[in-house]
Amino acid sequence: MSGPESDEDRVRNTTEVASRSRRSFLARGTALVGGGLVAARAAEPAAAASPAGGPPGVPPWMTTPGAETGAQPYGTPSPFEKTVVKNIPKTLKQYTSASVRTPLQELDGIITPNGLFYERHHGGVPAIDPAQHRLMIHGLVERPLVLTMDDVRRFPSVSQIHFIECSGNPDFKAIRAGRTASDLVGLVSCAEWTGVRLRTVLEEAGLQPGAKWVIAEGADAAALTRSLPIGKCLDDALLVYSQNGERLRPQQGYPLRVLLPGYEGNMSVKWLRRLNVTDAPAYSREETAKYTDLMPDGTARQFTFTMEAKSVITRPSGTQRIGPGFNEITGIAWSGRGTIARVEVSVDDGRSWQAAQLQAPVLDKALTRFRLAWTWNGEPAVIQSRATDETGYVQPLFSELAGARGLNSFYHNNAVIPWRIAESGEVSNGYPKA
Ligand SMILES: Nc1nc2c(c(=O)[nH]1)N[C@H]1C(S)=C(S)[C@@H](COP(=O)(O)O)O[C@H]1N2
Ligand SMILES: [Mo]
Repeated sequence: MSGPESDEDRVRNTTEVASRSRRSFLARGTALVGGGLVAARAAEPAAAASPAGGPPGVPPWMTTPGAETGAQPYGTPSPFEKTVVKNIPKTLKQYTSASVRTPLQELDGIITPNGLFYERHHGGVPAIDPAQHRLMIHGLVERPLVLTMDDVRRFPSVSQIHFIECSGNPDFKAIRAGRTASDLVGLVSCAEWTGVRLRTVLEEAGLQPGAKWVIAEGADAAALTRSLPIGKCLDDALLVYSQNGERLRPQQGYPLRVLLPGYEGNMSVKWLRRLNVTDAPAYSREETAKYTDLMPDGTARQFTFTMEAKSVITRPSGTQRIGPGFNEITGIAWSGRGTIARVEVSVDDGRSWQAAQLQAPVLDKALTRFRLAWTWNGEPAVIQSRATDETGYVQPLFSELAGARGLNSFYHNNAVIPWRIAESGEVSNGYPKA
């Protein structure tokens, strides 16, 4: 046959080439039977698994019109997703150290939905009427100010994507107890924040010479107070009123919070009511009794602001179950010092490491999604990830971290998190049981 190929031929040829070159992601791969390798069997998911209404049949929800448009003035997830909720401990101590975690292992991408953002409160969640709320700026300033929320929203605005992470995520002792990725590191979330640069507001008030610290106070029953170094305040600190496009959730500090990108979450004071510009830190409870790190020699590190580079594999992760064959390994990485430069994944208990693919966008002080294609051969394995940030800092193994910091510390544990995969495919916390 001569002449140009018909369109039909071209389609057929392309399809043939594609099916020859593409390996099957759904095949269960090679099964080990009696020690011998059995050839891969192609999966037959469609026909066998299709319920009565599945294609090519017609499901009940196609035979009658669906729910009315606008029936839900504020949308909620599908009722079939009702297990995807915040991770709330059974013994939650309200008003002392209450925290609930983001279900990291259930989420994709880098943005935490507002309803699943982690919560950490020292005195409950205040119900603040924005019309009654005021922000006072005083101390070492030329023009003390008391701003309404309308005033705050008149300043030039910016939107930026950043993570917030509690510095006790997890504390040094909790690493062996956690079962899921959320149990271990669910006190980190990431959102697109909108607000005004703290610098813009401080310049409106006019800083006096000698201004070195800004003491931020929350309008909650804890009156949570933190000293913010002036350098950070004039750099990338924000006063935010929106989270992923809508106003802050009450749990995140409605109507106004500070956001110090990359610094320990405790400094991002919620329900912000006061900024007192001073020449010295306040040495508040959160800077003395709490949020310091006891070192092996008995001294304590204080003002340990930056959250160092960290990563965790969220799938497969603790309490999930995988089957042999193709499995995508995916997770999140982040650094308080800037962007993530590299994430390496080991699937052989740390003997070798390979570069994971970073999903764009890779943003400054934001979660970064990573992925690695993996074929599990069905043998027990330990998988883990290790992040390197733009400064060259490499996420340590727990043994390395403990070597440098001892075991008395509570905060700032950014160690590598291993997941153990049993022969059954069950995934569990890979830290040795101690
Ligand atoms: N006013 C006030 N701000 C606060 C807190 C608080 O209890 N009160 N908790 C802090 C702590 S310890 C953390 S980790 C973050 C948690 O922010 P999130 O609840 O929005 O995740 O807020 C910080 N800001
Ligand atoms: Mo925190």
